[in-house]
Amino acid sequence: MKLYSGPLSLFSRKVEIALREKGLDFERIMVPFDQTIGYSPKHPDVLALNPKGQVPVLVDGDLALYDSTVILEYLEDAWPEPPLYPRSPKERAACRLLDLFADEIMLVPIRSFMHRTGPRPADPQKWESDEARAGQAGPAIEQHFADLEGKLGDKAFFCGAFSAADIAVFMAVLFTQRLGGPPLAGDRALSDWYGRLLERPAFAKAASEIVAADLALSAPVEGAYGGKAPVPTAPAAR
Ligand SMILES: N[C@@H](CCC(=O)N[C@@H](CS)C(=O)NCC(=O)O)C(=O)O
Repeated sequence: MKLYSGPLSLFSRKVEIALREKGLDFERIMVPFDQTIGYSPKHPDVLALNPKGQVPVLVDGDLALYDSTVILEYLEDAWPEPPLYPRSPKERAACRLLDLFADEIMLVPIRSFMHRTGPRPADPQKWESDEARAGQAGPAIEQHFADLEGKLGDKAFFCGAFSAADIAVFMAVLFTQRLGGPPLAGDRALSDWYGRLLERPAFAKAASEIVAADLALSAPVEGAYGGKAPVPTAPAAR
């Protein structure tokens, strides 16, 4: 299989983690990314395979898929073991909803921190207004953390056993930390869960490659990861 991925693409890293958790071999093609021009010019294969022109794109023989959640569901159908989703329909649906919650609901306030990794605007007022928006996003993230803390309770993983929901929520939490968003400090269960996932090789690799990619590509963010990188830095991925 071939995966078109991006060094700082939350959604591509979701897929990388899923592939590695399932023990599947894949060739990774890192598309170029730059904090000033983003993904342009876009990789021609990505443009040809995804009408949205976005990564991740997974190619398995004659099948080309885009959208991280669709890709995860394909991986589960094609390689059911080890599972990434619960078996019972209700638990499975709840797990899918949590994946959607992380990807679509948590991403909204997370986007308000993203200017921090880009070049400083020449106009200081632009930076101040971006920071004011980030300040407003903080309480929304804290509320999401508190809700997740409640959902997790004393479980080791969100859906009982390890699942796609853990991958998606992990990426949302990691991105808030790398972008200097609210810390996990007050949310004990969530913080322990996050630490446990970081011990899994697939998660540690994604996290350390993101740290390396930020060092190579991004402006330093004040307060990122509460001042210390989550795992030793891997070489920047190509
Ligand atoms: N819903 C999609 C979102 C994919 C997405 O937003 N990809 C970003 C990188 S994280 C991208 O390629 N952005 C470039 C663009 O939108 O032009 C998924 O889950 O894969």
